[in-house]
Amino acid sequence: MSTLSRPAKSTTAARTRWAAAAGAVAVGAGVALGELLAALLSPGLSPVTALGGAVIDAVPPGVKDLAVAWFGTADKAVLIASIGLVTLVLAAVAGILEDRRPGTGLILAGLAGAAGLAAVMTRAQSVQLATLAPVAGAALAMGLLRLFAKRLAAWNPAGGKAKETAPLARRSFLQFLGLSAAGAAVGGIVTAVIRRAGSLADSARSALSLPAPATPAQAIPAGASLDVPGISSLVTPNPEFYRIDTALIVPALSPDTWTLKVTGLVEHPVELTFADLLAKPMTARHITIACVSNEVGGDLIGNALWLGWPVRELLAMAGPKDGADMVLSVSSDGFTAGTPLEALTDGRDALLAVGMNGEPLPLEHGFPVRMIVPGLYGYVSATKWLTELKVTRFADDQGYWTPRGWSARGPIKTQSRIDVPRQGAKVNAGTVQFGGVAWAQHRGIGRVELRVDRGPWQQAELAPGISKDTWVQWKRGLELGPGEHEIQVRATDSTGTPQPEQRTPVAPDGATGFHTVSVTAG
Ligand SMILES: Nc1nc2c(c(=O)[nH]1)N[C@H]1C(S)=C(S)[C@@H](COP(=O)(O)O)O[C@H]1N2
Ligand SMILES: [Mo]
Repeated sequence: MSTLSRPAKSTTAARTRWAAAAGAVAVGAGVALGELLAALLSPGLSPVTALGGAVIDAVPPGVKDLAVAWFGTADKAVLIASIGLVTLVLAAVAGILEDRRPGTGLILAGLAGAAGLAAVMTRAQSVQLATLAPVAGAALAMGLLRLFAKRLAAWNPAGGKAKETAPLARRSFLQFLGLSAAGAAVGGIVTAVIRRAGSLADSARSALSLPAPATPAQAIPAGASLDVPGISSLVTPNPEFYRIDTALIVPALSPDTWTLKVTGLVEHPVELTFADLLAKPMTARHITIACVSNEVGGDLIGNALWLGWPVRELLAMAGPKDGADMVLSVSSDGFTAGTPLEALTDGRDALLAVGMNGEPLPLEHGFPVRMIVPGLYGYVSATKWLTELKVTRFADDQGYWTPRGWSARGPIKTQSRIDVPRQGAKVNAGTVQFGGVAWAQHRGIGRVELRVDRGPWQQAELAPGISKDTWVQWKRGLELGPGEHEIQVRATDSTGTPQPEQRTPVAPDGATGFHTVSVTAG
């Protein structure tokens, strides 16, 4: 038996070739899985592109200039091909090593996976989900390497006589190799198709120029951004904007074929192309949107300048029938949100948004068109990749999350957050500067107060807000003696209603309670 699992001394050239092929297939399957997961989970950041980026960052500028001079615009393709070639050679070596000394090939594949992981983690756009791709890819490659090596040892090909010596073991090895190679190829093709759709939508987006708003944004009042280091920026940059959706693959819609249908309880069903929409008089508004799943003190909230056509104008064209009280907005991916008809027609700036902070909507934020409704949580209003508005009744229809334990209606609750100092911070005893944000969309914030160790509430300074639909910044210096202190914040909306102290979970209609941080003064 031992001669089967341990390579014979006279390892044949045939066996070496098959071991190399096994290494190539194992690593190829690992890379394919990693790239597929990346295409699904973190478009724009895959192990291979991250490694490429790391190589570009690492090579001296002189070499970069040389590469551009030699290869021109093909320099990136050459880089990727070189990475591919190096990977192939290493993969073959890993296969041979694993055949000769079980475990050594695994170490090599593990190191390559670690390099991919390090590259992904050190990229600027790094997101936590992106780390899954190199880890899963390396795990698959290592698993396959081991399984191939086991089957190859059982077969122990010895040149021309192989067929006669161990036909069953031979077939087992070759079948497994062929299946794995086919799996890797399918993975590669699926990845390419996903990437291609994404890049088509990307280029359509880049080619787009947004119309100027007929109704420009309100001016940002002087002093709306407080000078407190570490406070949330008043307007959230797109790359930092939180993203929440059920989409495994970010829908890549073409604005050329996109249409929006208004259906259901309407006098005149309407269908609008993207060109029709862009020709409408646009409104620009800063609006703060928030997720119902945002925990107290959480960061599933952001403020952007949205450009869009008011939903009420489209609904006026369609003419909702008597009895309608809800608009079910439908996404290309099947997600739906049920918004009270009233919130779309009462004059607030509910928009069919095409722009976010001066750019077309980013793909992951709903390109080409999404809804934005001031005052309502995203799950009942902010449908991305919007394709249909069905005018209906709460009695007849439900948004995606309603049968899943969330309330049918989702007005945003008054909330406040301490941005600085952070939970657990060490500060100098004396006057400590606190700063953060508070929101009560469409009602507006009236007051923000802080208290130390459950003492009396002390009023914070409120920066002037952009509008009642946006969050506001606040700051306050607090006297802290040496030791640990608990600081709490509480906002009151402009109607005079303070946010409730009682802690409630995010489900079914949004968390309540005071954001609390403890800091140690010394
Ligand atoms: N198509 C689609 N639109 C969606 C969702 C979704 O899952 N699918 N999630 C909603 C939820 S719960 C929120 S909080 C907001 C988040 O928008 P953002 O990702 O642009 O921040 O989008 C809303 N629109
Ligand atoms: Mo959400």
